[in-house]
Amino acid sequence: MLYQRSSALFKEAQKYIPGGVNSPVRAFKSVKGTPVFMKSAKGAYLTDEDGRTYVDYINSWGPMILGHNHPRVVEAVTEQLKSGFSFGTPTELETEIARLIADAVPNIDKIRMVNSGTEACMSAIRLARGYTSRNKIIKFEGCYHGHSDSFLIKAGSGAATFGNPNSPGVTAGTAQDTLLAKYNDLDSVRSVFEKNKEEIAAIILEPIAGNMGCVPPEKGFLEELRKLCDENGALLIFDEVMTGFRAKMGGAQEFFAVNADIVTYGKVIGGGMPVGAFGGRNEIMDHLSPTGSVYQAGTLSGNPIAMRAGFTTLSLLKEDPDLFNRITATAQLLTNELKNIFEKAGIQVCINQCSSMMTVFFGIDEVRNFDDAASADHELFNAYFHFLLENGIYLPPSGYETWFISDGIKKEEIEKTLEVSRKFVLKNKL
Ligand code: HOZ
Repeated sequence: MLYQRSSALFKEAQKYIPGGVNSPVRAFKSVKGTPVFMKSAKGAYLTDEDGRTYVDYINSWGPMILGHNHPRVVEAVTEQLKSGFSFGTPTELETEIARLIADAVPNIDKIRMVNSGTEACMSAIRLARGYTSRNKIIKFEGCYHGHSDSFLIKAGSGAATFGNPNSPGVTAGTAQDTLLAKYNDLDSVRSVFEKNKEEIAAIILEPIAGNMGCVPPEKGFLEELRKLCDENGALLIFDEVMTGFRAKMGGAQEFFAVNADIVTYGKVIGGGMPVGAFGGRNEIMDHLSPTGSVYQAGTLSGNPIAMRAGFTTLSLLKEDPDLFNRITATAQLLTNELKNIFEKAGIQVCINQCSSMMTVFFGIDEVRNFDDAASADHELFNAYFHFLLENGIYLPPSGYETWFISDGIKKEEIEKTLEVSRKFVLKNKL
């Protein structure tokens, strides 16, 4: 049996952890399988508890841009451990990483560290509400901004995968302040502004959506959102949990040349450690406590180990600006070659790719929003997922997620992925 130890571990985990996992997508429910328990990782590869290795296209859902266990990050974290790993006091390191981010990213003068992307987005909308003295926010169907109450309304990622885009437990009072629009549909945004004049504090979105699978913004979409926010006195929040320090050093703002008012970050800036952050111009960020009155706090925020891992990862990215082109080229190559394989076999497919993010949607020609993503052939994706897994390739276990390319993935790993995909097509005589 291929996954003997993983199966046993999952059985045991289910006794003590709801669903056996600490984050629902990991349970493999969407792909109707048993999760593979990982033991270690290096470069482009994951190794499971049964000793099998996989080319990793999740990369911890984005952050392992350099590949797993980069020696300089390992060395820096090991060194930091010797000096202590949680003080609950300010450290010089926090200023160093804040300076690095402020220097690299447009429109960020100040940045506040938190512990996850959920915390970052939850705090960003509180700040936007405090700054504008308005209550409502606009979010897009299929975008996922973590699991705080305001965002579990038509949410993507696991919420969409498991058919609970509106979670029980979110009160009607909270839900009524979250207004929905359709991704890549400006009329839907205009209509929300029209009906809620001077009530909207902010639009929040993933500038490259990654939680309904990868869905890039169409030309002019982000630019027009910027204009609509300016015309209506609302802030534009870019949730760059996935795109920050992945699309470009300056994130989606630099990639698309569109300015945001608040930017949120997650896992990437911790180099894989539990970190999130949100930043913006002084006039906005100074509304935060203790300078201003919008409250936000956390004992583990700015934790020295997490900051050391993040600072070293971001420094390595800064030293090697060509890395963003390399990983984008890898994603393009994989996209083009996979398209060839599927199209030659007569399989209808749409592969969305933007920077180093991509998703294969079967059974559909175009995916521009959540409805399109939902109409893709998820059964065929599941079959593809399992075939690749059995052959040493680890994709996200849901057709509503994004594949992330790391710099560890080279020609050899791409060739293996293509070869296994060809076998999949042949085996299923598609
Ligand atoms: N929300 C993450 C993907 N979009 C999944 C996180 C996890 O399961 O670790």
